[in-house]
Amino acid sequence: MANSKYEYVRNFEQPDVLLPNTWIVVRIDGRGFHKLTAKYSFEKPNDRRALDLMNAAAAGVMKELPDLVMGYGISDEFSFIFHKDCTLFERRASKLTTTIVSTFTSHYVFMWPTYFPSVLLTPPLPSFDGRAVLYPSVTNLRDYMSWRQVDCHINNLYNTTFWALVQQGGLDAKAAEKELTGTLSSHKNEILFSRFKINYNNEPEMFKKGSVLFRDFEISSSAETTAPNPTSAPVPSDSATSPDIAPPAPLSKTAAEKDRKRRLKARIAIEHIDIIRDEFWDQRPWILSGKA
Ligand code: DGT
Ligand code: MG
Ligand code: MG
Ligand code: MG
Ligand code: MG
Repeated sequence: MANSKYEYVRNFEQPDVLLPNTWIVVRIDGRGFHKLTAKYSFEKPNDRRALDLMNAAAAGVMKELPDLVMGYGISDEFSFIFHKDCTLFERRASKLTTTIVSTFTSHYVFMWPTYFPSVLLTPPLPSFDGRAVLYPSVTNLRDYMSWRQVDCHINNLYNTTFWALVQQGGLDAKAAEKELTGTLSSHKNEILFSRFKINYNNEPEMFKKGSVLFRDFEISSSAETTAPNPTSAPVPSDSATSPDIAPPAPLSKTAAEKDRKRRLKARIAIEHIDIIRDEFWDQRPWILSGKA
């Protein structure tokens, strides 16, 4: 293309390349969902259709972006993890974030009629914001995921108790809020059980734990013996004894392409399980190793 005198304006574009060798988390969040959930009369505090729709949209994102190793969703938000070795879009923050946000939003709107067949979607349509955050170690990354899952638990216990007091206990919102001010988890569990015969432990796992998405390579709990790639590196550790700072040996072009195809073909698992303890990660070493 011929240079024009206008070409110089390109210099106004600022680079936003993310630091190499760091885990990238893109978190998206529904814009004004307080209003949107009221407009469409989502069930309170959890609407299964809405959460299934969020998960379906997130699975669509994971399918289209094989570089993603995991997703985690609660309420109107989803966190997507790119492996620290990811080089997609030269690691440009805005390109990664906006691609995820728009892909997710497209799927959300496209799949709406599947999950809300009798509810016509009208403007203002659902939209999402997004941000990219870097985590330099596996510990930091797992602490991030734990933070979101703890948030899910705290909010869900509060909301479940709040709405029981309102819907079944006949309290108005103000009274319910007052009743719950300063209460510990144990107290909320007690309110649920003694007044409403609700055992919080028996609430749906999706509501209590959120939704964890990952590529399912059908590795059982005996991960070591059935791993598809027995030469795969162990899960990176950032402990003092084994600093995880050496760059990985680059895959050959054909190996990288094979890897990508494998990832593209893999089923996206959607589970509602604990990601705070080691078990989840120990049983699925390919998620953080990046070797699948
Ligand atoms: P934002 O994110 O600053 O644009 O504003 P919001 O209104 O999206 O606020 P946020 O993201 O902090 O809170 C999420 C809202 O969505 C909150 O009002 C609860 C609502 N919400 C999420 N999931 C459900 C659901 O399953 N059922 C109902 N009824 N509401 C839900
Ligand atoms: Mg927000
Ligand atoms: Mg929101
Ligand atoms: Mg939110
Ligand atoms: Mg273009």
